[in-house]
Amino acid sequence: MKRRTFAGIGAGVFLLPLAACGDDSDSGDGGGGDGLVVGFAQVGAESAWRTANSTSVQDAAAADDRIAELKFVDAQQDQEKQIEAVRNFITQQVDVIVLAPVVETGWTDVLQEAADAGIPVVLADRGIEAADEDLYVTRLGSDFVAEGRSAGEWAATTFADDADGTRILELQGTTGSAPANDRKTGFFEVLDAEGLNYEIVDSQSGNFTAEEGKSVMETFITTHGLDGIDLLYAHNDEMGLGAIQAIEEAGFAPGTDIQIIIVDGSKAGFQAGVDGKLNYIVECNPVFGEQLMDVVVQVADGESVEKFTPVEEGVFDATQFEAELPNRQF
Ligand code: GZL
Repeated sequence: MKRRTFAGIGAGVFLLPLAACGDDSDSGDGGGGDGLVVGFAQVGAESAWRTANSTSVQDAAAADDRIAELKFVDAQQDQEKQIEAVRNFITQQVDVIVLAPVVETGWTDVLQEAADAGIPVVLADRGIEAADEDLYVTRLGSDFVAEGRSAGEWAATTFADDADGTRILELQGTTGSAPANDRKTGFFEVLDAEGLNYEIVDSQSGNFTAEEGKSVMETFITTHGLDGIDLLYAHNDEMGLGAIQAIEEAGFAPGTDIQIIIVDGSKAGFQAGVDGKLNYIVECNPVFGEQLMDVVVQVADGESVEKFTPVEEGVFDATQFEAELPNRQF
């Protein structure tokens, strides 16, 4: 396996491959020739979105003759496991490291180690804090602030005439993660800009899982009751679906007694929408494996790439759920 040594990790704009070096290592189905060896430190398998994203990336790598091997690690939503995986990729002298950072902070040291080893890092899906921006070449993923704004625009329109004020519960994603931080920022930024009269009755993290989303919603119900709660904003489908179970078990009608917004757009999410149990879906697209392989090859070849490449995403209201359901890929 040939590995390119880079003049250094620039500000994510241009990399100059100095020479092919390193040892050949027959790395699986790419024939051991000139294909790239790529290390991918994935967040985990916490949601349908995540498993669809892993499948998309693994399938794209397997089908791409330019990729000799994808070394895949499921870090079980544990940053220490991700850091260990990146360190192992460095030891194994992979050509490119792909990281889906579970949270935004705590990456400086390990990304500096990758830079010192001359291995470029590509972020897939989530981002990291601006201070470390020079330590990765590019990010391919969603604009999470825009997703939050889309949710906020629907809420501001839906509750514009709510004279006594809109009472909101929020199920946040993983604490410290870019999607949780940014979906919150975008949502409330729009509510404020639109002058909506609202109250955040409670806001807690459900860590992007159905189990934790249901548990937190049960605590919301125990603490506040559901009477007078207008809206649940869930940062992903799994937490929204878990919350729907809790709402039904409390004897209330999700989607009617309480309006619900979810983010991702899974089959299960759209089915709940068709069943009238939620009201708005902001799509977050996990199926970007082929696009990611193109970016990886561009980076390995030292081509200039943009610092951020957003994936295509849409929004869907109740009039669109049934028609869109058959199109969902996860
Ligand atoms: C968003 C992604 C989030 C999804 C969740 O790009 O990082 O993580 O919205 C997943 O479903 O757990």
